[in-house]
Amino acid sequence: MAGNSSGPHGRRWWRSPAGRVLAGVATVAATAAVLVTAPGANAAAGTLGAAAAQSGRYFGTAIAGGRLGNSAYTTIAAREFNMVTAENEMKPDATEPNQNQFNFSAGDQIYNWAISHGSRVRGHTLAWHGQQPGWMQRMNGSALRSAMINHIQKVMAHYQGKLAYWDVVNEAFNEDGSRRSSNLQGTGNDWIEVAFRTARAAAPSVKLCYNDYNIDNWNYGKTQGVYRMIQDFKSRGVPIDCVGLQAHFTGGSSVPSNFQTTISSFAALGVDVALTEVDVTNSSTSQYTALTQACMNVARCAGITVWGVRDSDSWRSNENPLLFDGNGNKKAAYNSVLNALNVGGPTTTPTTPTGPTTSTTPTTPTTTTTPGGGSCTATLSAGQSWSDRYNLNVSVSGSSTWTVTMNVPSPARISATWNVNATWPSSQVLVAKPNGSGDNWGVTIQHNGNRSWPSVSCSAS
Ligand code: 9MR
Repeated sequence: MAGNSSGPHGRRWWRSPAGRVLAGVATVAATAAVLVTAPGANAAAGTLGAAAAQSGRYFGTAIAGGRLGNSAYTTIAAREFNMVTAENEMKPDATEPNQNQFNFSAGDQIYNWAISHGSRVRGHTLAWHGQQPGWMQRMNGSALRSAMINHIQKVMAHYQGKLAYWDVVNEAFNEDGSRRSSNLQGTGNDWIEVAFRTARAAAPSVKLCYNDYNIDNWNYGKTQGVYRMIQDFKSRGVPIDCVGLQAHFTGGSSVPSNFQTTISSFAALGVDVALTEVDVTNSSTSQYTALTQACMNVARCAGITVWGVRDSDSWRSNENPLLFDGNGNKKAAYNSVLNALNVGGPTTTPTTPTGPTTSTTPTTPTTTTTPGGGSCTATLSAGQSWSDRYNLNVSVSGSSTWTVTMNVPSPARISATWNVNATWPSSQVLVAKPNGSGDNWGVTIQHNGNRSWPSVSCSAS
């Protein structure tokens, strides 16, 4: 859909009520935001991801699987971003093309690319009226309700322990704050909470988000409708961890002056907030600055994702809305965003980004001699670290047919691996075998407050 000038579902945004309302009230808060410099903020970082990481945030992009063969594209994406959303490849039409027959090849390709470049991954999306496979579009009532539950369970099981966030439900509201009519809505008004409860039961540790567009202006009906739903979910214990503001400031919309109020109001409900699909008509530097500052100023604003790498990759490429031009050059808006990220803001988590604790002795590498005579040794070393997680590098010597078992102390959990064939008996246990990439591989561990190193054992066969 690159180059298309209509809304996500064919709606022409500048003719929508939202477009008119936003155009009427939009003023960019470039000078209004009050910036708080993080104590001990690092020297200016040179990439978006590194700059965001200084305050515990991430900076992400949508990745299109079809472009992963383009080295100009992947060079920028690998360098600049530390969160990835599959632009289309984890949506229901991609993952369940026939009922109960799942296909994760395109989603896995993006996931594997992301983690092999030190990035985390947002899952997008599980329950949505859009991009449903044909069989689901034709379904309704209790059959559709069951199919939705099955879809959530199976897709989340596949990505168990691997993703940082899931957009569980996408775009379920009308512009006036009422529920959008759809086949899913037709299964009963409780479909959204059923989706979230199903998601929590399927994968207890991934963050579960509601995601929507045109919920940027605090005074707008749709914003209020979503706010009331999250407030209600929180009051009744329906599991929800985050809200994604898509923040498509294209198609006639622009950053409203009360954008930070919207972010902080959602955050005050006890959910993380993220800007999940950012693009801005002609990459207005003042608007990119304003939206970045608004996120930086709210502690629970966890990160920003732009909806593509270069203008030519955008679903609205005719509006040149991204941070890199079609030749891969940084645009002025890139520098605006980088500067705003480097100024800092309240950190999103109280932990210090020091990585695995140094007071705990690293696990002694284990050598196991098997009856067959082979032996192997797995050695751990610290890799990059962030406020909430750290990487460990694993080097295996000895037998080339090794199996390494890693146990992570609870409540830490393994969130990603690279260069290895991994299975996940649980979030705390990883069983790794060679995948043809050699004997050096790695894991990302979400420490959840416990920074003790994992234990490893190696067996040869
Ligand atoms: O960018 C996506 C585009 O490639 C697809 O054709 C389109 C089809 O629905 O979806 C686009 O991504 C949408 C996202 O999944 C949800 N919010 C609106 C995005 C732009 O339409």
